[in-house]
Amino acid sequence: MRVLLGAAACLACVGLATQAVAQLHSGDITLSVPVAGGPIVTTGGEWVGEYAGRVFDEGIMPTAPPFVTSSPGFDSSTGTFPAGSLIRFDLVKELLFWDGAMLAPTTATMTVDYQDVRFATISGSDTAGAPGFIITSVPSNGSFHEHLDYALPSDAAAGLYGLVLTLGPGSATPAFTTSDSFLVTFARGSFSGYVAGLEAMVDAAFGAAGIVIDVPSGIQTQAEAGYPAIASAPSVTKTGGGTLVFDAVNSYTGPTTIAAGTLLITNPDALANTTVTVAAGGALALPPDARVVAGIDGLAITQGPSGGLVNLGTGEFTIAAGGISAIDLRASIIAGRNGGGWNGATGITSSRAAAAGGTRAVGYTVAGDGSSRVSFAAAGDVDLSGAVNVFDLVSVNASGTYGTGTASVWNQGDFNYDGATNVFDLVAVNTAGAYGQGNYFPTSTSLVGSGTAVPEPGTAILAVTALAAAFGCRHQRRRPRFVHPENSCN
Ligand SMILES: [Ca+2]
Ligand SMILES: [Ca+2]
Repeated sequence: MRVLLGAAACLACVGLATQAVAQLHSGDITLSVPVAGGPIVTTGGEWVGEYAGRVFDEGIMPTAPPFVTSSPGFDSSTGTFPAGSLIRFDLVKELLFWDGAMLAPTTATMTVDYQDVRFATISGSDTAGAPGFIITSVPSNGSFHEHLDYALPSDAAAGLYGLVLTLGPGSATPAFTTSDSFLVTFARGSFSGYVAGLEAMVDAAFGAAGIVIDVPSGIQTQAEAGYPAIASAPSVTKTGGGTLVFDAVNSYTGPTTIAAGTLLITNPDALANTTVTVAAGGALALPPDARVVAGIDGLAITQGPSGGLVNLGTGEFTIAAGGISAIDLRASIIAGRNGGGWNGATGITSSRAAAAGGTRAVGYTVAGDGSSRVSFAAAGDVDLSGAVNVFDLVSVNASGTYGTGTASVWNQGDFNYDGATNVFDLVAVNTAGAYGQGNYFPTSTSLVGSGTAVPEPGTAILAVTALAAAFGCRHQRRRPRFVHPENSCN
């Protein structure tokens, strides 16, 4: 009965987890014993590279309760096992869960059963796993082809669930031994980050334990926390409400998660090869008083009223191609901007901008290859060079957005994030007072806010006059009937 339920429901779940659905027809988990007396070997699934044949993402839960599926099953050629031998499974890790953004604890318990007569359960807190049971005996042809039913409770959150199992003999036999562990995942409902979730789950299932660095309070450098430099790690997780300072070159490539507290980056290459997830309540920060330009492989900020926070201080993150979308980057900055105070509780902001009384901001650019820069900035600094000058004006003018209402972003002159380039952006440039003043980035350590340039009134007027002239000429060329002789651009 449950088999039919699962199969029928899968017709309706196309599109919810399309990548998993696409693999439905790749079939069951294939079992063999290539070396007589050796371990059962699993093959199949579409996972390639390390752990190939040990990752099966064919499990798809129905769109509505009961959340039960009998896929994937187990199958083997005839003669694989001695007739009458017993096959059992065991669960060797806790129930894994990907919530769409990160591997997260789950309160759900998965039930595994065989024909409603034998049951095992596994929860998110069973870190040592849980015993399974003897499934059944091998029939006379030596082929073991059986399906277990996998069930989640009706209130199970949407996401990807993962079981880590082994399959082995249910009683002593010289014919075969227990398999390596393998991962079976079950997609429940609609969620994002499928591929990242599967990769994280594979790391959690098979990889060495990730590094967890806890700083409960106060501030510690990574050396003080026991990690002078991190060359390799399947994952790095910062926990605790305190601040951890990454001040060394770290070359690990596993993902970084800031689950709580602050991770402060003072070395440009501290995060160069990792994708950082900033969870709700966590913060990724650059110094407020010394400019650090740090490379980062990818950035994911948990959204929400009390989501994750990135504080650029006076620094910049350069994010590799594909590491964040232009839409997410801009939305995160707007959340951090919080109407202009640069004091948002979530998103990307700058404590230095917040302390600068409306004269500083966060700017960003997205290159043609999809890589991006996001930096502490002054309005007008199109290219985030640290100076607002004629080259910036030329870029804004070339964008052709001024006064047209055309959708616009920072490097086209939208410095106040209202999506257009117009007189309000000129006001922002004037307020920043950085035009023609040389480098406004801090060149040495100074206190937050103390280095803010205060424009000379005459300078400010000059700046806005120059801007208005540059932009106004373009505007007027498009509408020649409004050109007054004294304002001619020629
Ligand atoms: Ca510039
Ligand atoms: Ca604007």
